[in-house]
Amino acid sequence: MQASEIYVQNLERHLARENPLLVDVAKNFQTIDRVANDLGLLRPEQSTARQIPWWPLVSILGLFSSGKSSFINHFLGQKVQRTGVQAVDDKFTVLCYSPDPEVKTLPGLALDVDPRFPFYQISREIDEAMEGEGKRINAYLQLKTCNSENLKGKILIDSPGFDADAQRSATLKITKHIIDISDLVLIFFDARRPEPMAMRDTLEYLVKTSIDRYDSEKFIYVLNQIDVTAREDSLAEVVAAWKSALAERGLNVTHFYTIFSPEVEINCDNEYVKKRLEARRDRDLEEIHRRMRQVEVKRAYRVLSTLDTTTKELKDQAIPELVKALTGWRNWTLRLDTLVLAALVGALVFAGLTTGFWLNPMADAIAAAAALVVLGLFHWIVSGIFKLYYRRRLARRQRQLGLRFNLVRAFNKCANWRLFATGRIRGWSKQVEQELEQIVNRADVLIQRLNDQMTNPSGEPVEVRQEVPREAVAEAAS
Ligand SMILES: Nc1nc2c(ncn2[C@@H]2O[C@H](COP(=O)(O)OP(=O)(O)OP(=O)(O)O)[C@@H](O)[C@H]2O)c(=O)[nH]1
Ligand SMILES: [Mg+2]
Repeated sequence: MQASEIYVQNLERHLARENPLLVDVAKNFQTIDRVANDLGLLRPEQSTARQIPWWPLVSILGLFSSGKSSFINHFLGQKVQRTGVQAVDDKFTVLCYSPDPEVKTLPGLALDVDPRFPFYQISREIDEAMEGEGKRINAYLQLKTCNSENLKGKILIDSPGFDADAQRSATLKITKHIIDISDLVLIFFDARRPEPMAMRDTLEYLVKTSIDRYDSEKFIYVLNQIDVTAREDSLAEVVAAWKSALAERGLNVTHFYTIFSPEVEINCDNEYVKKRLEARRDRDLEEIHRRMRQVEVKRAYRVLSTLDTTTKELKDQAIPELVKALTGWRNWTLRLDTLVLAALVGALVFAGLTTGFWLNPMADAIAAAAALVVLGLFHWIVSGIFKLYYRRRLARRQRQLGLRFNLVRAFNKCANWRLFATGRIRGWSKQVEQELEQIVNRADVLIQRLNDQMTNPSGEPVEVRQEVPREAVAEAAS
């Protein structure tokens, strides 16, 4: 069994538990991988399914002791992460769902070697940032599994607090990687320490990384622990202080979500202030949770849209380019071969007629052998020249079209004697073409089913099915 098949099987098992609809999608990616592998467009260990971030990722970053882990525990409904007044987390924790009721902790290496997770081979990146640190992957990352329903179909990342002096370049490298791959980034600030002094170098780094990004809408700024503002009723001032501190560093936060832990009792006698803060927290928490849930929907649409575009890239671009080059190579070589063959036959007939060597069987055999050698040599040279030409052309086309499939590799694999003799490309047939066509149609059906699932979470039969135009899906996925 090929590595890519094992990968998809593992993936299917995971998806069956978390998002059964996507199991179907994974199967379709498996077909694409098979077709592309047969043609040589992908190496055996490569897989299109592997290039897809299957799980939506929500990361929680921010100042140390700002309540990141407490927020996660509340979201999961379980005390999975340790919390405390001292800096508690010293590494990134990747949290994912498991039906096992017991919380399991695995070392960072588990993430580094498993391509299903978005930290596959992160140790190499860490090594790039700091030589030799890649080996210490377990000091930077850990994986925890938890059976919270809220974790199904997504991955959460809890991070160590940003403590300026203790920051290492490897941690920053991982932070950048996490920000890049996340669908939603919650950045936590702490209402207990509104003074700009608290925002030291690394928080500045965090701010810098979230400025001027094309995907800036995925950042949510959270001012946590606002219960501490109750006594002096100073929420407005605290928010203003943070806003101006951030603006000084060039980040204009138009909206802060203001929350505090629902486990915390507000220490204040003023019932009015208490109620107001609680109402604000409930509204903002609900909104943050809604955004976290929405991420899942977006990701499912994005995966489906990738299925659609990958199939089309294979079917409408990569394969036609390959077939064109292979046919061109075969036809031109065949034409020139035929020409030389005709010339050789003509020359032999002419020589036979004029010299009469036909009558000598020995001379016949020598002449035929010589003709074959000339023809073979000619074929070898011409075929080689055309191969060179088409390889270059395919490499250029691959760059121009920005294809993920390796056209030159496929050409090298397919341009052989078998194709030359039969004209048939191994791995490509009407039946395979139909299979790919079916995947494109299937993507539409899956999108429809996803719509039903999202608009009808109760699972009741849906009477009216609304057509969702492709453009809307592309937009949702972008
Ligand atoms: N008053 C108040 N305390 C909170 C709130 N949320 C968390 N805490 C407390 O703040 C302390 C730090 O909380 P954590 O959740 O450990 O904070 P963290 O950001 O994960 O901290 P590190 O992992 O060390 O960076 C703990 O003692 C929590 O009990 C809140 O909303 N209000
Ligand atoms: Mg923590």
